[in-house]
Amino acid sequence: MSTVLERTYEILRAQGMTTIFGNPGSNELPFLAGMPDDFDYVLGLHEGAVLGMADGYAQATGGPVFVNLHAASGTGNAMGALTNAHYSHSPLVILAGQQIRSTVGQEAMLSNVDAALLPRPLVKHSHEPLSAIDVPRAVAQAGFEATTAPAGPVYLSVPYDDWSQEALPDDALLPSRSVRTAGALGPELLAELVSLIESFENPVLVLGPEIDIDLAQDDAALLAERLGAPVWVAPSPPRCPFPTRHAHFRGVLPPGITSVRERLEGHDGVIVLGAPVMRYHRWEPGAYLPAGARVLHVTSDPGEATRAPYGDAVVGHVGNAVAALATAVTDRGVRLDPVPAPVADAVDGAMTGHEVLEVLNDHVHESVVYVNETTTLDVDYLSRIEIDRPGMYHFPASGGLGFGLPAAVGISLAKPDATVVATVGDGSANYGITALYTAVQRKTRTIFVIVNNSTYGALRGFAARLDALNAPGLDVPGIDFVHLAAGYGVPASRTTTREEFEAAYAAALAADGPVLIDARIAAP
Ligand code: TZD
Ligand code: CA
Repeated sequence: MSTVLERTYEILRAQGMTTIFGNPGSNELPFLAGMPDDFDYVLGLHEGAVLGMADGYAQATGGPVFVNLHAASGTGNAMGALTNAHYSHSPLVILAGQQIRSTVGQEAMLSNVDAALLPRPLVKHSHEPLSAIDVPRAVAQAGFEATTAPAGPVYLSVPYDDWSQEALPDDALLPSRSVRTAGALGPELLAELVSLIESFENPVLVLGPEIDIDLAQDDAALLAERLGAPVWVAPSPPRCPFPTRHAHFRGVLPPGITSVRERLEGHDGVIVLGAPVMRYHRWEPGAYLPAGARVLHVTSDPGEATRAPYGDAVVGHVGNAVAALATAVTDRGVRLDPVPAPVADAVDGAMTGHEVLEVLNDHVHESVVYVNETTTLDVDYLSRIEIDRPGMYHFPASGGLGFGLPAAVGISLAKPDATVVATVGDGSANYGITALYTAVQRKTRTIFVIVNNSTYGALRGFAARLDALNAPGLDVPGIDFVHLAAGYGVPASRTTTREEFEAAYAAALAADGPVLIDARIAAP
C-alpha cells in the first residue's frame, strides 16, 4: 500500500521532476518531510526568485520543473515571475500547500480560498483535487499539461492532510503513463504552404522563441538561404531563434506597429515562425503591414493563432514545420550580404551600455550562456552579441522584471559546465536580488553584471515619448550593489571605465563561484 505522498514522488521521479525549487511554509512541511534522497530541494528566499530560478532551469533543461510554494501569500509573491514563465511557455508544475481540507471553509490561517482561481490567467491549467485520492492522478495530469504543446506553467493546490492518505492501488499505473503530441504538417497542407511561399516575390522571415525551444535554428537558416529572405527576430524576444552573425540576420523588430511595418517594407510575404503575431509594447498606431503583404504564421500555441490581429495561422509543431518547409521550397539561388555590426556609443571618462556588450562579446567562448535584463539594451543586444548555439540567450518573456538574477542561477544549476553571464539593470536587480543567496549556497558559475545607470532608463525613455517626464519615481540613485553582494557572500567589484570593466570581467571568467560586477555606465 502506498500513500498519496509516496505515489506523488514516484510520479514526479517518472516525469523527471527530481529537482524542486521552493520556499516552504507550514502547509508544505508534510510534503517536504517525505522527500526521497534522490530529490534535490533548491531553496530560494523569495517566491519570485524561486519561480525565476525554476524558469531558467526549465529553459535550460527543457523541463518539466517542479516548484513548491506556500499557499496564497507564496503564490502571490510568485505571480510577477509567472508572467514571464507563461509567455516563455516554460513547463513548470507549481504545487502549493493548502490548509487541512476541512478547515479551508472557515478560512483558517494560511488557507487559500478559491486556490485554483488565484494564479489564473497566468497558468494554462489550475486545479485543487476534490478529494485526497485524486491527488496522484492530478499530479500526473499537471506534469503532462505543463509539457504538452503549448507548454506552460500549471498550478495544483493540495491540502496537507491529503499526503498521509492511502492511495488507490491502481495509481501504480500512473508513473508509466506517457503523453505525446504529433503535430506535423501533412502532405497536403505542406504543399499548400509551399505554394503560398513560392508565390511571394520578396519574402521575409520573422522568427520567435519556439525555434530555439525546438532546436530548429539550422533549418530556419536553410529556409532563409533557399528563399533569399532576410531574417528578423520577433519583438521582445525571450530567446534567440537565429545565429546573429548569419549573413541573413537583420536584428530584432522594435516592439511598435510602425517600427515593425517600416522594417518589413518592400516584402509581399511575411513568414512568422514560432512567435506570437506580434508582442507590441509601445503604442505606434498605424497600418500593421506594408500594403498588400500577406502573413503566414506557424505556432504551436492555439492562443497565439486565434488572438493575432492579422495573418493565416497554422497550429502545429514549429520545428517540424520549419524542417519540412526548408527542404520543400525551391532554392532561389539568392544569398544576402551581412549588415555591418553597429558601432558602440562612447562617452569621455565613462563607459556606455554598448561598451559593456562589446566587452562581453570580445570574451565570448563556447560555454557562455547569456541572460539579459537591461531594458534599455533589449532591442540592441542581439545585434551586438554573437549567438551561435541554441539555448544561449534568455530575456524575461513578459517584461516582468526580477527574472534576470534568478533565471541565471537556475540556468547555472541546470548547466553546471556553462558560464552564465547575466546583464541586469540596476532597477531590475532589486526585484530578484535574493537569488544571490542561492548562487552562493550552490556555488554556481554565474557572473552578474549590474549595468548601472542609477535610473529606470527604459521608463525615462517612455516618459519622454509620453510627455510624462515629470512623473515621480524614475531614478534609483544610491544603491550600493558591491555591499549588497557582500551581504549575500558574493565577491564583487565596481567599475567605472571600459578598461576597469574589461579587467573585472576577465577575472570573473577565471573565477569559480558567482561574481558580481557593479558596472557604472553613463546616463542614457
Ligand atoms: N515592475 C516589474 C516587476 N516589472 C516591470 N516591467 C516594471 C516594474 C516596470 N519597468 C519596466 O517595464 S522597465 C523598468 C521598470 C521599472 C526600468 C528598469 O530599469 P533598469 O534598466 O535599471 O533595470 P534600464 O536599462 O535602466 O532601463
Ligand atoms: Ca538602470
